[in-house]
Amino acid sequence: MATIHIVLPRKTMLTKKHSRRQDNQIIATNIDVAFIVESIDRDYNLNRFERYLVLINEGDIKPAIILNKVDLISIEDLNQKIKEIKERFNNIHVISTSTVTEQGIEELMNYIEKNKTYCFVGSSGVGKSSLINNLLGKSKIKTKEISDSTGRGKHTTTNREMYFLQNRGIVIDNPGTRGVGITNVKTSVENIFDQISLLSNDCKYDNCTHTHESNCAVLSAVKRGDISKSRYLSYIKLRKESEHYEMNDVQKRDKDRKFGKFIKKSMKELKKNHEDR
Ligand SMILES: Nc1nc2c(ncn2[C@@H]2O[C@H](COP(=O)(O)OP(=O)(O)OP(=O)(O)O)[C@@H](O)[C@H]2O)c(=O)[nH]1
Ligand SMILES: [Mg+2]
Ligand SMILES: [Zn+2]
Repeated sequence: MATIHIVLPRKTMLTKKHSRRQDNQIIATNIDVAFIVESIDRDYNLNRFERYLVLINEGDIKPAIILNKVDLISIEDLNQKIKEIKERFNNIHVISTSTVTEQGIEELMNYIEKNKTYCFVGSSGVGKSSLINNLLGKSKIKTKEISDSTGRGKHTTTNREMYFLQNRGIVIDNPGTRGVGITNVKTSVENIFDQISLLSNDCKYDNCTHTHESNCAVLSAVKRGDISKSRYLSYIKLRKESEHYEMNDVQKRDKDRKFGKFIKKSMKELKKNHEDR
């Protein structure tokens, strides 16, 4: 599997120039929400969402999902996809949009609160800059036509850029990631999901949950430090979110309690080891 490379700075520095003064005032802002943008046609891929979610979780940023280019599919297909997403990531907000018909743009605008910062991430060509243009109300950012040869958007955004919206929300456009989702078994194992699924071949039990079992290859790897504790925890957290909807209430309560204990214990250890990624 290819790996997603995105940088989500927890703090973004920007300088504001005072007209009458010489010095620049530095403003630091936190990124509050990351919009993971996928275009609904070719780009649509649940596993990719999951990978982004892991990274975003690690950054302590709230994720939301944007399905763009909904003008390209039927309403039935759209509803089916929204259903799939909600089933897999049941507590993540999903907004479907089209910058062509402007469907969902108002909903997106309303989701954005003043003085909060939102960054847009996703593959190249999914329409991140176009969406921001729509929010800005005029074409300010350069976007490109889909290239004929590859059928994919051209890589047009090259620098991270920040924009201030009229409702005083702050949005950040990111260059798109490329090649994400292309299966390449030979690629080095850098992704936590790939890493864990490879390791799990060596777990004693086929249905190992990698949380408490004896002879669990994943837990051993965490212990050895081959997988960092923080990445392991975000994997577990995310997996739990996707499993949650499948359980009944009693199962949920029971699992929540156990899970709460588990996280608490792990966090304690994590602090003790003073380890980072
Ligand atoms: N049909 C359709 N096309 C769209 C939509 N939004 C964007 N596009 C087109 O998709 C192409 C890529 O859009 P961009 O906004 O440049 O994509 P991006 O995500 O910013 O791409 P990078 O900057 O490379 O990361 C352009 O040709 C847009 O016109 C949409 O809602 N529907
Ligand atoms: Mg762009
Ligand atoms: Zn295991």
